[in-house]
This record gives sequence, C-alpha cells and structure tokens, in this order.
Amino acid sequence: MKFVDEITIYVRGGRGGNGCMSFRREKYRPNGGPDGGNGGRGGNVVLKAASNLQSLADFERRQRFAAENGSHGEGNAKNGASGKTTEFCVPCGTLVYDSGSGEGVADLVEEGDSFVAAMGGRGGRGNRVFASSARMAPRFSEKGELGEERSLRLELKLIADIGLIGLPNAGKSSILAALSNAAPKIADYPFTTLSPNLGVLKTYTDAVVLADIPGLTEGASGDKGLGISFLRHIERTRLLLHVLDISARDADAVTRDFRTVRSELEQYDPELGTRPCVVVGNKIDACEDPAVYAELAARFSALGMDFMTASALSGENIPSLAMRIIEFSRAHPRPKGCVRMFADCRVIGIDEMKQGGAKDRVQIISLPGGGFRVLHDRLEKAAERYDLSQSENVARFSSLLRKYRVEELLAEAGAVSGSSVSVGGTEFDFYPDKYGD
Ligand SMILES: Nc1nc2c(ncn2[C@@H]2O[C@H](COP(=O)(O)OP(=O)(O)OP(=O)(O)O)[C@@H](O)[C@H]2O)c(=O)[nH]1
Ligand SMILES: [Mg+2]
Repeated sequence: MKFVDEITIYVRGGRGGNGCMSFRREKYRPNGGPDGGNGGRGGNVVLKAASNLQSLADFERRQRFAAENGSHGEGNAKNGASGKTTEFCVPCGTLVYDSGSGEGVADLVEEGDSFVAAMGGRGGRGNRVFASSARMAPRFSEKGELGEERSLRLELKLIADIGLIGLPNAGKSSILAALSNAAPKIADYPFTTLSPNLGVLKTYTDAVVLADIPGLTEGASGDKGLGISFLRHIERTRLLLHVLDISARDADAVTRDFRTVRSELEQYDPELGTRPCVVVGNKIDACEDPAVYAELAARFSALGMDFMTASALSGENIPSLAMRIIEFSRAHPRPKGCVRMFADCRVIGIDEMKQGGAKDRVQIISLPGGGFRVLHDRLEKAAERYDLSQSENVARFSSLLRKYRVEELLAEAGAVSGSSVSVGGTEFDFYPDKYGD
C-alpha cells in the first residue's frame, strides 16, 4: 500500500438538536403546562491511535469527517437523542496540527490515545426547562448549536525504538528481516526501500520495534535520492543502527560511507548526531580481508563508537546484535509520554466552555461598509441558539445584549439607528432603547 505521512483533513462535529416549544394537551385539561423536550447533543469527531496502521494512506480516499446531528426535542417532555460519535483511526505517532493557526494540538503516541477533533454542538433547551413560578408558560425554546468545524493537518512520525540508517544497498532491510518478523523487499540495487518498514524483534520477555527507512545518499539534504524527509520516522527512536557495507571495500571507503550518512543525518537534525548508535559492518561473509574489519574496529573505537560486524545473509553475529539491541532497550525503556512532541490529547469539557476570562470581553468591529460586528463567545452562541422568530426569544436576546452593555458599546463605536449589526451569523438593525433618536 502507498505510504502517506502527511495529509489535511476536514472535521465537523454534529449539530445539536433544537429544543421544542410545546404545551401539554389532554382532554379536560385546557391549560396543560409547557412540555417541550431538549434537543440532543451533536456527536463528536474523535481520532484514535491504532497500532495496526502504519501510514495515513486511508485518508487519501476520504478527507471529510462529520459526526451525527443530535435529534430535536419533542412534546410530551421527550428529549432528543445525542448524535453518535464518529471515530476514526490513525497510526501511532500521528501529530495533529490546526491548519488555520499551524499550532500543534495533539500527538497520538500509544495505542488507544484519542483526541476530540471536533466537538458536537449543544442541544437547544425545550420550553419545559424555562418554566418557573414567575413564568409558567414560556413560549420559547432554543435551537441547537452548530458543531465545531476545522481543518487539521496530520503528520506521521512513526514510533519505533531502533532506527536503521545507511547508504542505499548497505543491507538495512536485510538486517531488519534477519532481526524481526518483517519481510521487507530486498534487492541488489539502490533505493529498493521507498518508504519506511517497521518490524518487531520479539523474545519471550521483550518486544522492540525497528524502523528501516530508505537509504541516504550524499546530498540527500539537498533533495538528492529520496531526500531526507524520511528521517522524521527515526526522530523518535532511542538507538540508531548505522549499517555499512564492508564487502569488497577497504577501510577508507567504508569510513567515507559512514561520514556521508552522518553528515546528512546531522544536516537534518544535529541532535540525531548525538543519538546512541551502533555501527554494523554488514556483509562480513563477503569480506575476504580480516585486516579490513580489524582496522575498522580500531577506527570506530577511536571515535568512541560502538562497532560490530555481522552478516544478514549468513546470520553471523545476528544473535549478538539482537542481544545488544535488547539490552539497550531494557536499559533505556521508552519514556512513557515523554516522546510526545506536545500535549497528548485535548481535554475539552463543559468547564472549559464555561470559563470566562478574556472571552468575556465584548469587542465591536466597525466594518468597511458601515456595519458593525459584535465579537463575544457567549453572545455569538446565544445568537445561534435563540430562535429569533419566537418573540420571547427576541426579548431574551435583547436582555443579554443589555447585560453586556452592547448598545452602549455600539453607540460609542459610532452606530446610529438603523446601522446593521451582526452577532455570529445573525444580523439585525440597531435600534437602541436608550440611545435611539
Ligand atoms: N553477501 C551479503 N549480501 C547481503 C548481506 N545483506 C544484504 N545483502 C545484499 O545486499 C543487497 C541490498 O540489500 P538490502 O537489504 O535491500 O539493502 P538496503 O540497505 O535496504 O537498500 P535500500 O533499501 O535500497 O536502501 C541485496 O542484494 C542483499 O541480498 C549480507 O550480509 N551479505
Ligand atoms: Mg532497504
């Protein structure tokens, strides 16, 4: 399947159901009380990390995700049902960015990590809720709120413990196949591997995830070969295996190969140059001159690097390489949560919505055409919720405008009788009670 590690999707929470305005009708009871039920909440759109996925390829076919709307409230005090949540899976290691602001909003690392990508709108309240001793027959209800909608950029940075790097054809995929359950494509030409492969090295007690990526060439950071963007998939590893082809080569040539790859690695991210690394001299079966690897061992130990020879083909030294990996992984367990690039999931609750703070400031923007826009979270939501074709709702909305001193603010901003004012998606003409002429 095609490997995709970046994609933009669009998510929309379900709309809340409308509240109902109704009065109880029963034989011999002419003045039954208000009995309009509440609308149900719109469903959320949720992203969830699943370990059986390794690419964002599924999203190439579908990029729009919407959750179900809440049902409308009904008479006889019947509340509408909530909309179902739409849940979809992404690979572990998916970073989520808000496309508009570019801000990172979630990093789904572990299997089951989930994130509410778009909240469903609240259901409108039915007239039954508004009944009180002072207002026994409220003739109004609320509309449901729209669900949250936004576009998100998903970026995959695979989660693996060990990363395999090296020139094309060095034998990275062969080493992965020898160490793990993976069966990557292996062939005697460069750039056999075109996208990352994951494999698991398993023992009775341990399971270590290895990532094999396409080969790096000289100039990869300048976009030669397959470029270096694949290096993002080893960013979250804790140990690198630098695979070198030592067959039919002298020590100088092998050292040059090593430097080429290191330099590309460091150009991508200098921090990767300091990551713990084991240098694997592969294809020892085809290396006729033992003096070459003795020389290499001396050079790498002088550089302070861990060096060992192996053969993916004959299996020589593969068990000791596996042991080394497992020992490292035990000594450096994956820090839970620490590999996250930013917050693991966004916790949005009703509490957050209720929080006032800066949100409580009303802003008036005077528009180029002469109109005015009122910016305020609660007022915008109210404009959406209140069904303004019901006269009592118009009165409620007006009292809310008074509470936030919107008329005074509009007048200060230069609004006169008849100026057009918009709050959220609702537009009306400005006829102030106090400031009217
Ligand atoms: N003799 C010998 N050949 C090997 C050994 N390991 C790999 N090869 C051969 O080297 C060639 C390249 O192996 P791959 O595993 O595809 O190399 P790679 O580093 O993954 O290459 P790219 O994916 O192109 O970057 C294949 O023909 C393998 O059979 C080994 O230990 N000994
Ligand atoms: Mg390969």
